[in-house]
Amino acid sequence: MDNSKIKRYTVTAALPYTNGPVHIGHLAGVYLPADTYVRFLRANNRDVKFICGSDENGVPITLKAKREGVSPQEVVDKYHKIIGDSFRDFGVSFDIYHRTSSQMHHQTASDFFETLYNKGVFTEEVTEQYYDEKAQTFLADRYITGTCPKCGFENAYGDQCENCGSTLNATDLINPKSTLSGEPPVRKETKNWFLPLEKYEDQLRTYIESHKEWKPNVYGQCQSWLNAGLQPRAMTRDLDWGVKVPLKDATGKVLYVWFDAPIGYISATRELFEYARLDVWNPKSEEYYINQNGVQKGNWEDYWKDDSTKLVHFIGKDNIVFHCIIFPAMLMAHGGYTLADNVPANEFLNLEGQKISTSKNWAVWLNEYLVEFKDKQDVLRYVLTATAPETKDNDFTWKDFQARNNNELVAVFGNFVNRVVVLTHKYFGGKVPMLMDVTPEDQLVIDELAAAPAKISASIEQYRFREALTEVMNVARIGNKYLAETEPWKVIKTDEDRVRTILNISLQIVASLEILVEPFLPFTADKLMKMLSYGGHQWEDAGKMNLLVRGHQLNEPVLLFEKIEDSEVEAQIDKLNKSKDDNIKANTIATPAKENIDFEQFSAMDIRVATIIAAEKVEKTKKLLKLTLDTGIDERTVVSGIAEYFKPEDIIGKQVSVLVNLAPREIKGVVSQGMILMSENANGELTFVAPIENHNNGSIVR
Ligand code: B3M
Ligand code: ZN
Repeated sequence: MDNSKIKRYTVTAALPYTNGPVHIGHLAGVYLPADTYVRFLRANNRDVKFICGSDENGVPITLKAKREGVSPQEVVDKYHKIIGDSFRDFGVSFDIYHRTSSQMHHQTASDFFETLYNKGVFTEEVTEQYYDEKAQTFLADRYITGTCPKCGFENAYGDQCENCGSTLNATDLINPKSTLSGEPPVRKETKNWFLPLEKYEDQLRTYIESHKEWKPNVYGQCQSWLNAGLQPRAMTRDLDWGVKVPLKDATGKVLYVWFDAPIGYISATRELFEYARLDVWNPKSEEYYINQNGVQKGNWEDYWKDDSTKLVHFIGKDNIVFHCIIFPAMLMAHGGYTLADNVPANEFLNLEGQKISTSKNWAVWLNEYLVEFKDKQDVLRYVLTATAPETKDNDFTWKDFQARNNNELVAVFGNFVNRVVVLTHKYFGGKVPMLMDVTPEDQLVIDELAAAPAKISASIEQYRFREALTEVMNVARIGNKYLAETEPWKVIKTDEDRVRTILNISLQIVASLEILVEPFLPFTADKLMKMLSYGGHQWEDAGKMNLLVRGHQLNEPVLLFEKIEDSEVEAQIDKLNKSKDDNIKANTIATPAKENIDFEQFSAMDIRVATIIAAEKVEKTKKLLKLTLDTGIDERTVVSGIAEYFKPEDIIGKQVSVLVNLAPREIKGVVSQGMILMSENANGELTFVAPIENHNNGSIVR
């Protein structure tokens, strides 16, 4: 969008599901880039509203409630508070942090649906859905488990198999069971309202193709959806938690969570303005985390229905289709709304080389970080922006966290600021000295400083926050280099005036750094402001040489950053590994038992103790080992898929249990006579099942 046309900005950040706390992946992917962008706009005096809130509807919430044995409302109340607190504590400066269980949201979403209904937008379709007769309820896909038709995994969900990763339909599952009653579900007809996305295909294509500037990952995903052809999508569901469908013949139905959630941006904006108008708005409101100072001017519709408003959605890559196809189609169908100018979706952040997983507790939770690294919000903000998954998935490691803190924040940024402020106190009583004669070397530094803000602005405006942060750090590097070359601590002995100039220039760099770093590290900017005793900055001032006037009194220096010790990050790595172990225990217990068999069936299996006497890899395979066993009755060959867990040389001499009467079969050209018993945990890790004390080979296991 042409900058000169923009009167105001509406910036949204994806509404987090309130079924758990938020972790570093959320922060890196969505909330930090959004907050940085908004802080930058505010520093440039732009009119911006930063909108977010809790996504409190949908199956993820009801499932969590069921697991914890509490009501859905209790779940959302609990996590709304935890998540809202984390954002506030990390300085994510929403104008409003709303929630979709609020009255305002229910009303707004319901009205939106009604408008589409009255315009005849929806098609009605009767389909067969799974129904639990005992629990008397239709079952969302996540409430059904069964055997995966693709890989045979017995605990696949109705929408996805977590073993092989396939996307499934509940009706694909073999032997489906309701997780509510444990009974097989029946098929029952139900009516739902569908949004005919295919009718908006041309309009959507025109919209998307007018935004070739979008990030390639976003643009590409949109293109492939459009090219595949859009299908009608149900906008209502048979569920008892969410926004009720406002129609007579729709009892027991709620709006599809991806219908109501993006409307959550609109209802939050309305809430922000209505509160102001009613004059009951409270800046300390625990409930809504409104950060804005003063009563809102204007009206919510300016931020949603005016062509001079630039709308930007910050989201993760799994939400692209909802924000770039479905929500725009809803807005088109409704009419009167502006469409997003950009959707700078990020890829995913991994943790120590593995995918972050809430259910496996493989994550760094923000609320826990704040307890363990008190007052170090900016360290995490820095590291997560510096490693943000902007163009590809990226990895967070605790070692890198430590290295970036120690080598960049402490050694470059903190060190520069500290030296300048300390020397000013030492030589000039903390008063900004006068700029005397400027040498050509000084001028080079002054010019470099003057050029930095425009580069940083350009990167931020193109949503390249890593690049922008690197440029900010480069300003600190310029300062450090300048000090190292001019050596004021030596020059002071011979030429005090020269030192005045060096420190004046250095202090102007520090003052600019305060402005430039604020969108990224607001807590650090705050400390800097206090240290410089200098308030209220504008982006346009950055890079100038008159930010601190001669004679201005500075406050005492404080350390901006401190070193992080090995022991601190090692403790974090241990904690991760421990939670992984605990989780494996929990998951193993949770796997339900198979169907009963009788004793005959059990005793038909001949299981013996045996010793591995030789082992070698099966050629051209990754997983297979060829083992030679002494079974007490004979010496035989068994092929076993354990090569990823055991080296041949480590297992020779081990006792194992082996099913000796399994019909022989040929595997990769080797005839395998039997099967070794292994225990496999939830992470797929293997260990042998063997007698605790050595028994003679051939002993019977029963
Ligand atoms: N709650 C999904 C998520 O957290 C969803 C985003 C809604 S944005 C309107 O990934
Ligand atoms: Zn599978």
